[in-house]
Amino acid sequence: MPTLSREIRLAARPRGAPTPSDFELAEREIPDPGEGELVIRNAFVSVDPYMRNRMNDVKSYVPPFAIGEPLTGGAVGQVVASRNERFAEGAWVVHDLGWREAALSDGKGMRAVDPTLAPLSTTLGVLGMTGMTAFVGIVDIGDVHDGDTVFVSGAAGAVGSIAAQLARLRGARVVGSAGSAEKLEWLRELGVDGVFDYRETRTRDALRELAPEGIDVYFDNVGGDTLEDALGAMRLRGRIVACGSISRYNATEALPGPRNLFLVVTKRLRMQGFLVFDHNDRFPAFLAEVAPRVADGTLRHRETIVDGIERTPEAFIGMLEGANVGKMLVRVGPGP
Ligand code: NAP
Ligand code: FER
Repeated sequence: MPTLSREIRLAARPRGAPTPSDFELAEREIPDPGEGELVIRNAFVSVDPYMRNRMNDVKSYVPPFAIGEPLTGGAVGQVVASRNERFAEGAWVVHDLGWREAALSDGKGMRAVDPTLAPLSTTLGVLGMTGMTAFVGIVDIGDVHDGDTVFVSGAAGAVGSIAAQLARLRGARVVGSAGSAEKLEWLRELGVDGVFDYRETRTRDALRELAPEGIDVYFDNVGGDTLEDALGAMRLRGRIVACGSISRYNATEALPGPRNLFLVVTKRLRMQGFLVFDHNDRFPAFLAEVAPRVADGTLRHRETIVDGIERTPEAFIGMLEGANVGKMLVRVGPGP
């Protein structure tokens, strides 16, 4: 029997910060699966910063979202009908047909998950794409080790909170920035050694106080002025892990880069960008290290969960403005 599914479509390309009218809620009939196909009913859909970039009409590694089409993004759900030999009815799968209640798929790019190992939502957060980003950034790109001083911006977010803890677990001293008193309190609970609210204290001044000897690794989630100030605080031969630049995702024009970029030369810095999607070979190592620590509580995580597919735009807009602590998710259907 065909399934009715509500979905969020891109109504208009946002100019600057997205607003609710850039999105529309619509309904679609999902047909029964044909040969090789399956139908998924989603439990959680993810709202991620990179989706803002795909709303612009610029090509990157994937084409931009199309106006009038449902948005794609990370999601986890259950196979409710299947004519696909890899995924049987009842299986739980992580896939990229998010921002809708149900979807028809040919099974490509899907990954089965065991919902008895950890709460289902973690497959989109600490044990999914964002946790993996933190792992690759800290371990492979940043090469963080004992004795390093590490600065993480966006430290109370999905990636940042895990990056900060992974750095500490590797013996680093960690300074983290975030945008509210509640977030700073949580970071202190996580054991982050120095915290500051970037809305109240300029990063340059905070780093002078919290890392007077300078920083060895900067895990950059934010870009902009924060990057410029971090460059100024880098120690000789430090590493900058260029993970994201969220302070610029709503920009309507090209913005100047750090004015002190020449410090990369004089301090012999290494600045390396990365995209988590290029590092799938590291997923088993990531899970082997992080999953037991999530299970035994030595690595903590939080989720901010909004209910209802119709509230996905609100969750996304909120995430860009800092409404989330940890990973922002939308619950759109029943779990296991
Ligand atoms: P998140 O940190 O959970 O949520 C975004 C956070 O950004 C907000 O909660 C807000 O927290 C902060 N923020 C918004 N505007 C800001 C500004 N102007 N200055 C400073 N902070 C600002 O999101 P996430 O999924 O973990 O992503 C974090 C970063 O990692 C993003 O840059 C994202 O693009 C990047 N990322 C990269 C990859 C990759 O493969 N390279 C993969 C995933 C994510 P505050 O309250 O602290 O402002
Ligand atoms: C992100 C920001 C940007 C991200 C991916 C990108 C997976 C990729 C952008 C591009 O290729 O243009 O947070 O996360």
